[in-house]
Amino acid sequence: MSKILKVKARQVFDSRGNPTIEAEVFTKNNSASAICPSGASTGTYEAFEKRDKKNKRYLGKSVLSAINLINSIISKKLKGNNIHNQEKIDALMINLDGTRQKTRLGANAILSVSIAVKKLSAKLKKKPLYKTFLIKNNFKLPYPLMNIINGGAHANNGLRIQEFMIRPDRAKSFSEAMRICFLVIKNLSKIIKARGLSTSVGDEGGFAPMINNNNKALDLIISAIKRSGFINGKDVSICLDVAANELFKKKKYSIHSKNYISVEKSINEYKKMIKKYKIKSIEDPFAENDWISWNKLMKSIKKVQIVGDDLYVTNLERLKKGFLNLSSNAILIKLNQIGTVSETLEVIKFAQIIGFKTIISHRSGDSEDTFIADLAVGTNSNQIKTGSLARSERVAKYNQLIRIEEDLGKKARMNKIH
Ligand code: 2PG
Ligand code: MG
Repeated sequence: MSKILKVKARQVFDSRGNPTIEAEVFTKNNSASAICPSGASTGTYEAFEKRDKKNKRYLGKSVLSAINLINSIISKKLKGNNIHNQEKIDALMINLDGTRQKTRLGANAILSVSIAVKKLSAKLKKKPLYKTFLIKNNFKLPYPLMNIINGGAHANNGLRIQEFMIRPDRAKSFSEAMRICFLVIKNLSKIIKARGLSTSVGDEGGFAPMINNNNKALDLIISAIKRSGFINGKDVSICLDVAANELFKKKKYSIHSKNYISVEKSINEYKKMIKKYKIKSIEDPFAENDWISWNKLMKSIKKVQIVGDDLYVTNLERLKKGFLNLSSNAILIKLNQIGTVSETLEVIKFAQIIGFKTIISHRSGDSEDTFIADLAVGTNSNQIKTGSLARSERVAKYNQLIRIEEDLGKKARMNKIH
């Protein structure tokens, strides 16, 4: 009953309208499917995303060759395996690929199958997905990190910083966290409109007004928090994803304005910003190979969550290096940066052992697949970053967390931020 019969993949589309893979895994009477997400501001060390670069029918973006590999060699390899043996199945695909960054089969091919296997296993066990990861009881809901103003590679407004997020730190329940974010977003919308700016949204559902100054974006958010009756830095905290890979040239950074300045000066600017706006979390403050600057920042600020995304790319070796180097105190987790569910869980386990906060994340190109919501609860991850309260591919994850909270009933608890 729990033996894999076959795997079948098809080309579907992601939230940016680009082709992506949906894989469906079959046992005798059942099946489950998963859709692979795709990033825009990707790290160099991420696992490889296979696309048909030479096929101009989809402008080089189709994923048909990866799909063929799933339907032929991956399906053949997995046939007959027990669906509940996730680690073995992932290892079979990793070995079949045989490369460091999964360049032969493509991490998008491997991951979509890996997630579909995990979903089908939970389905056959008749358990909610979130109950099938690392945590067995005392489940906790993550705090949402809602990206309410989009810049960088996710919008075309010229804002240097990629993501301006809010986190409702004092919310006692997930539904309450949602209500707080809802109020701030609605007030932000009114404020943006009143200033004669556009309320159209970027790739992750946050507003993308034509302002090109970080402080102006932060001022808008502060006004929205106030107008909603909350205290910035207490009820609601501002968190950033700088995505500094995109703002790095010749050992200098253009994070705070168009001008490239030294690391020391950039750290000073960060300090001013943290103080003025009570920033509680900064993701990718420096570039992916600039380990020394990460460490300098960690040593010069206190009580701020420093998150490695492109720095770690959900890779255990890089996380270990970051731990030894004192580079950060939190890690962003993206399944498609590494390419299997098993490897992702290994990274989460290690991060939690060394005392790092784990933040489960969407990609800027995402879909209706809500797997990461269950993953966040099932791994006791403190936070989830999955866009704003706009665009169904973002909202779908939050809605799934509302369902999980309901399923837990009286036992539902929020995670710890501090
Ligand atoms: C990030 C992500 C998600 P992308 O940088 O953290 O917000 O963006 O998927 O484009 O890498
Ligand atoms: Mg990031």
